[in-house]
Amino acid sequence: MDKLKEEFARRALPFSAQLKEFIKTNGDVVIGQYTIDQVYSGMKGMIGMVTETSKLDPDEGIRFRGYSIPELTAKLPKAPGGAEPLPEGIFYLMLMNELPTDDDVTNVSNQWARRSNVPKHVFDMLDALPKTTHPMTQFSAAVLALQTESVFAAAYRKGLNKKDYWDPMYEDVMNLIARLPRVAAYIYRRVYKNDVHIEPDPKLDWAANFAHMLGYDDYDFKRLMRLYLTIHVDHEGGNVSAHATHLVGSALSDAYYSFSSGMNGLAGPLHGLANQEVVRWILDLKAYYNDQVPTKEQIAEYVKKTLSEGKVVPGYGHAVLRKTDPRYIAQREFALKYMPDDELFKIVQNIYEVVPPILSSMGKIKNPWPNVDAHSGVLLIHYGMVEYDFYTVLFGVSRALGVLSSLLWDRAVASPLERPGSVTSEWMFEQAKK
Ligand code: CMX
Repeated sequence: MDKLKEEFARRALPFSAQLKEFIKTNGDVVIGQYTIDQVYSGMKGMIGMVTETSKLDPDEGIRFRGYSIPELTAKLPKAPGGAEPLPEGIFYLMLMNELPTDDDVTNVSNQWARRSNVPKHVFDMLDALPKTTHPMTQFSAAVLALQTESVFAAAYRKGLNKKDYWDPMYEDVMNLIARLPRVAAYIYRRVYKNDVHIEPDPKLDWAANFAHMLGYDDYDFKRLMRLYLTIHVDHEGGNVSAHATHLVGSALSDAYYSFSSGMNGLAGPLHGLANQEVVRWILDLKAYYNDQVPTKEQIAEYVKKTLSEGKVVPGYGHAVLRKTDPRYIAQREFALKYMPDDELFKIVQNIYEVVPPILSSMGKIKNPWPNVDAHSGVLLIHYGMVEYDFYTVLFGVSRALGVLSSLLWDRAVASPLERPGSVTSEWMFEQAKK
């Protein structure tokens, strides 16, 4: 058994027993009540699931196993000479509930490099799709095509004891994460770089190798990828990509089926696709003012035009957060450090000043502040990655680390089939009368 797997089993299996006992003793303790409004508004604020890897505070933002993004930036291992955390470290933290050492992170890196081989039929399947197929469709389809490799599905077919589910799930989770950068880079180079592909460099860390396969060997882009792939990993369990992965996994669908479902959710414009929509919106804004840098007054006018057309301002608002997203701030700090004079960054800063008061004045929006997607595109454009339809794939590669470590925990603690009750509106009308 590899060291990481051993360490995981040492933590997860006793916790599973502890949890079983906890539920047996405390199962009838009431933890909340909910309203008709909550049922009709997407179950927001209703506690209905347990996710161990991260927790979102509306005012403070995300904490991974108790640590905020600034704390993790300081505490997680870095590449030599780098200031940005390595995504391997946050994966280890989410999996083990413990900060990793440099050796732990190297071990994860080596495991992923060793497991990263992608079978030829996945590339053949991608090659059969029109190049105009949206990169997220290609990404999700490629993950499904990889399902032929599922260790869990094969073991289940042979006959698998419930208490051993976690073991082949560990293999699937590690193999899938290891393969994603190769798949994503293939899609990028296929669609945008004339099918000229770049072989992986197993000596590089996971994020740097991904940057390399995408065709970006500038060290600052590697820094950006390490930060990007760290901050997008997880946002507790109820967001669409995490919830979809968890829900599908609850039917004992393997990691490939589950993660592909999560990616179909991430591809929605109210969720991860917002990162491409932000850039499209900013470029349209510029084009509207004859490709000049728009003034704050012009930005305000364009925001009002967007709203008057019944559209959302992409990158602003959030279902849970009620302050500026700390992931936005982490990217802003990166920009201030490495690209303070970038023209698009300046526009993003002006948008940050202009948009919140206008959204607040609508009187209905619960959070007028920017989310993670409001900033990521301009950083990528700065280093030459201008193909914004691809951006959500980058988000997806990162999101795999959170939702798949959660899925592994689901199998380790014998998380059951998810099957919430549903009612008709007629039933609701009756309840309201009572
Ligand atoms: N621009 C315009 N209107 C907005 C808005 C925005 N950015 N954000 C919310 N609103 C509107 C809603 O559409 C809703 O209008 P109606 O009552 O007419 O339907 C009203 O304000 C209340 O919405 P809310 O309760 O504040 O927000 P929700 O929890 O319903 O939705 C979210 C959250 C993120 C979908 C929404 O803020 C939005 O559409 N933002 C723009 C898209 C975006 O950036 N998504 C990325 C989120 C982060 C991620 O998952 O990656």
